[in-house]
Amino acid sequence: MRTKISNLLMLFFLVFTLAGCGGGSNSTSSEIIDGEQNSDTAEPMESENESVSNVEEEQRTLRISIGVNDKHPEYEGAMKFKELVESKTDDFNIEVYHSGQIADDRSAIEMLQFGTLEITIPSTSPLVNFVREYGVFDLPFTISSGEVADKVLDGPFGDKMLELVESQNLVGLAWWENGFRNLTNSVRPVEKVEDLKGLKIRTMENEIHLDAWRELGANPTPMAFTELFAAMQQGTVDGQENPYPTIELSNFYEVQDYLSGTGHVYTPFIFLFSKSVWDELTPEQQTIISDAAVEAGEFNRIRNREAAEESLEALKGFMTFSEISPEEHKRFQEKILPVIEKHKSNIGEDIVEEFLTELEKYQ
Ligand code: KDG
Repeated sequence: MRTKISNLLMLFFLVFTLAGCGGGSNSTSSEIIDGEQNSDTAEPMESENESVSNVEEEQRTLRISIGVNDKHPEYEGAMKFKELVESKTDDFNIEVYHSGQIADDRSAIEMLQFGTLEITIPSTSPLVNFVREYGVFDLPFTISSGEVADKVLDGPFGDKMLELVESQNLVGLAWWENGFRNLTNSVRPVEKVEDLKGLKIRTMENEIHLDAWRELGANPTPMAFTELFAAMQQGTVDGQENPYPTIELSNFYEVQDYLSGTGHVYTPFIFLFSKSVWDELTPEQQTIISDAAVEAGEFNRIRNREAAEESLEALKGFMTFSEISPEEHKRFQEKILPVIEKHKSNIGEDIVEEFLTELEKYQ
């Protein structure tokens, strides 16, 4: 049995040895030693911290605001953008704020105009309140597929539309995808136009959407996305319309029973940058950011289309799904023709003509 004396001797021996190796508390210092830094080379540590803090000091934080949550393909795209930019330069620290933490779409656009927020990626529909030509994307039943959307948005028409936002102190950098919108509600299955009668439907803050649902017999109300779930939960509205990924990944099936495959309009997301912040960046920095916005946009579109299929299958398990027949789709289209005619002049006859001509090339 080891005696106290021997223990004491042992203890004394141990302390002495450790001290000999350059200080007990430096147990981590073993790392320092292992690492390139040991006590007599403390300098690098300090300068390393200095260099790290210098980088952080010089780094500019770019905040991205989106309305959907961190399960959505738009959030995945935003994280891809962060990864791409931060892999190419130390100049920026990208922070992603989902679920409207900073602001809803419309307020976020206004913050970009004042330079109090750097980036937002909203649906194009709220942007119509700032650039009326964007109403072309709200004309129902125009774009027939994601592939056609790509051709139109990645072509000269898409470039022209991106340039148009500069008049509003915004920089349009890329097209991402929200997708084809479908109706949900908590009152009854909707399989034909007449089933819409009197349904209180939430729409985005957009006159064309309001007029279209009114023309179809529903009772639409405009509302920010951030208020939508609570409004459905409290019965303030009976229903809403969004792409399948948003419906599933925002858990709308918890407060909605019926899903109809209306596919009534394709909504792009637009990657917007604050012009006042943009003008402070170097051309090299601008190139890194715009290239990353385009590349992350391509990633987002692919992910969004995969998610649209996965989400529809999942939603069929939670909700009563109604397919809309081609004949009924035709009736929907005919019913809202007056709305398209009415808004052609608001949007601008020329740009509407250009858009429809561009579509005809591909569908
Ligand atoms: O992040 C985008 C959302 O804020 C919003 O655009 C989603 O489509 C949408 C809606 O219905 O408001």
